[in-house]
Amino acid sequence: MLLSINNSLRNLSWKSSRSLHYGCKVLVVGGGTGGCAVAAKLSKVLGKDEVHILDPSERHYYQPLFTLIGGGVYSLKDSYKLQKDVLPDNAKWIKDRAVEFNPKQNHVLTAMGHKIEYDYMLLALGLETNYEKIPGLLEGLKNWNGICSNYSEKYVEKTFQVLKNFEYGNAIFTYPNSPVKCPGAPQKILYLVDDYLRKNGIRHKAKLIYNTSLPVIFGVKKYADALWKVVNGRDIEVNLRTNLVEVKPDRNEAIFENLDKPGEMQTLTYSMLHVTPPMSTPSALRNNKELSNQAGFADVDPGTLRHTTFSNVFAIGDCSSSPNSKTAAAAAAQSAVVFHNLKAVMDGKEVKRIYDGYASCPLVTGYSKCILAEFNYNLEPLETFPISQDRELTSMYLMKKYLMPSLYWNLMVCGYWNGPATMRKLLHLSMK
Ligand code: FAD
Ligand code: UQ1
Repeated sequence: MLLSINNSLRNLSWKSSRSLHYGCKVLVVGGGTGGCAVAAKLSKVLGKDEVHILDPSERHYYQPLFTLIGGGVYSLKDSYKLQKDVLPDNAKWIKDRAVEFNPKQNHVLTAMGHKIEYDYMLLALGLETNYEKIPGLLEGLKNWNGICSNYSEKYVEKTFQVLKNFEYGNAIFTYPNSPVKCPGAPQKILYLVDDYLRKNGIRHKAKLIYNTSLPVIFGVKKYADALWKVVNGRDIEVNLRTNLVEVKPDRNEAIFENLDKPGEMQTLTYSMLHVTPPMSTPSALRNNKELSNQAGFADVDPGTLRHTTFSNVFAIGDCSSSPNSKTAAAAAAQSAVVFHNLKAVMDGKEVKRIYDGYASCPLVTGYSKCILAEFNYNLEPLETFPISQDRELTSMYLMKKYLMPSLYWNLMVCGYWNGPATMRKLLHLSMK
């Protein structure tokens, strides 16, 4: 009885002029992949409305589908559900955006002027795309043919339009000079385009170029070796340390800087330009120096995912400083760690769960081929299946195309998918 009165008081919202005042046990900021998964787990054990989720988005996108939308395999409507149908029933959704964090006072201010007080907070704001940082890019995406980007729901469907209209010339694919979500995705679309042009008999009329700011094609040697074989076998030019700095869409020109020789520029003309834009954490987090590190990421312990200064704060997913590859698969593995450690803090127990940096990236290399990269913090392969996964396999493509979306909507956002660690142990045990 007393407990339920307490709960009601805690969640009481009152009006002072137009702004509301909320209070909750756990505030989850960002109801995307990671936030939703942990909110689902927590709200099951904490009960009705003890978890508040702050997120302004009407739609919840399954972003990994964007690669296949760009390739014309799915359409945009296949990639999202309404946020109200995805977030857990037991949690309270505040449809608003965090604009100011005050971790010392345990509260957050929102764009609409509301104040949310919390006992514990999970930062799950993801990464935002900064198309405006490249002069000419936004104008090109909005108004000109030939320029596309799988990284936004606004432009992802344009990719396949550009591809269908391609006749001849340079098809250029970029990787920016910033952290990105799914570091494999900038080159997945390159391979789909290659395959599409071959299937349509016009590959010989195209020059495919992958210009990446990185010094490597992929961060894990085993898969990098496999990808070099793919690009060399398919006549794809790869330029490392080459960063897109400007687009002149009226002249079909893209300007690149050699990052090893700053100031050295090269202008390339294109018939197709697929841009992966620079990315950053959202400004409310990035500009808060109590919560974020120099690079703007929520400053957490890479093992426990608990904030290094504020013991009642955790982070998950793309906005976290944990130095893993930013993928939904990583967020899945992190979700169990965050849940158990947060629960331990609430119960006054020791924080024990440790995240090993697991991330995976299904490197789609064609319309029926995929190399499933899986690895840990040390960039060592951590493969689920008891075969060497550095091969282009149809089974992995089918998993990406059919199994993953269903796993995401039916298990992950409901709090029932913690990544494939258990599956990996069972499969490897059964092979011994
Ligand atoms: P998100 O899911 O992006 O959620 C962030 C949430 O925070 C959003 O709902 C947003 O509205 C909210 N938010 C932002 N700012 C605020 C604010 N100020 N206040 C409140 N809420 C806020 N991963 C894979 O595992 N496999 C793949 O094959 C794969 N392919 C990908 C392909 C593409 C083209 C892209 C774009 C991504 C891909 N990913 C893939 C990556 C994956 O989608 C992300 O890593 C994952 O969604 C990260 O989850 P998150 O919770 O950190 O962020
Ligand atoms: C995964 O767990 C996951 O999160 C839901 C993805 O995002 C869509 C993935 O792409 C992959 C590959 C995994 C890992 C899952 C298995 C079964 C290997």
